[in-house]
Amino acid sequence: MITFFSEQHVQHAPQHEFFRGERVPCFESPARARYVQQQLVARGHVLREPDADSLMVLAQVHTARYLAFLEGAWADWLALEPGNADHQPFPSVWPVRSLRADVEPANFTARLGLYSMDNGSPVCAGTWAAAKAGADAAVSATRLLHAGEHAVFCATRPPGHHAGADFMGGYCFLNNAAVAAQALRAQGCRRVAVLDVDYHHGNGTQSLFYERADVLFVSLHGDPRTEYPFYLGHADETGRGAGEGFNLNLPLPAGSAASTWFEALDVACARIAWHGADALVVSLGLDTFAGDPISTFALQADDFSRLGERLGRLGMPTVFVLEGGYAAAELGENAVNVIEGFEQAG
Ligand code: SP5
Ligand code: ZN
Repeated sequence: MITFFSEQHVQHAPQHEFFRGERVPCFESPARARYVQQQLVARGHVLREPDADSLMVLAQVHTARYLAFLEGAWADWLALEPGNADHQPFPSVWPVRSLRADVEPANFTARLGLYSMDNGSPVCAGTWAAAKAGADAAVSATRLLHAGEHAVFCATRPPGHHAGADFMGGYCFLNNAAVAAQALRAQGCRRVAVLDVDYHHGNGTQSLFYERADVLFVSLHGDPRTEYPFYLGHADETGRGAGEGFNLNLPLPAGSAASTWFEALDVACARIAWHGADALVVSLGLDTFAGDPISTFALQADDFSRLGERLGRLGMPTVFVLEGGYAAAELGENAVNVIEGFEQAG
């Protein structure tokens, strides 16, 4: 399968995230993409550099002030104090209920909090460059679909599905899956479906399309009562206004067996087939793997082939976008199993 991959991903390499009040190494690391790249090459897949500029589509997905903040964040951080080059900024204050989010403060850390849903999405010098290359890959993939390619894989990081119109979160900065869906609509697809199989609910993608009937969002994920992102992803979230009925959440209890997960996948696929979409975007998180260090589902390597086969049987033009998956050494095998399972079904 043609795959978009950019070396720019290595520029996003923050040092730490927080866990139980302590700084720990980032789970979302450059090694992840390296393992995926190696496995793609070893198994004969073609890697291409992204060749589209996503700026126009990004402006339809994210707010202008969020994009401006993200692009300039590192320069603003350094402007505070040159010594900041060796330090990671972290938000420390957020505009929760009763506080104002409409006025952008001048203070850097206050702006970082305004544009963040958590303190778990560290920004570093190359975050914008890496994230932008991922969005460019998403748009590049949709162009190939428009030109008749059946399926394309974006082997990109950082991931995107927790990022909303005006916030980062959950290691995500630009919502690549939403960028792909929006680009497909602009290219003439009347209906698009987004299937999110990451362990964590894709709160950013859901919120971006919640009031729209043209983009169906379907997600399988750990129940937000106990799992990140906690504040979205419940079964009663079905869409609003024109989007009513075009959002389907299938939360599963933490620790669910693979058989339970595949039953939910069948429900998801049935809903997608009924939508009658012209194209499918898959938010391909691989943190459903039994060996994932931060998740509790139980899929094994060959289950990822089965996932690919099930999606291939939908028979839809498909863009795969890499999301989470933190068992880095197994990430390549699991990702390429999905890709090849899909190809074998087609
Ligand atoms: C894209 C994606 O998969 N983002 C996930 C973000 C999860 N952020 C919260 C991480 C919490 C880590 N908890 C570790 C529990 C170990 N038992
Ligand atoms: Zn995840």
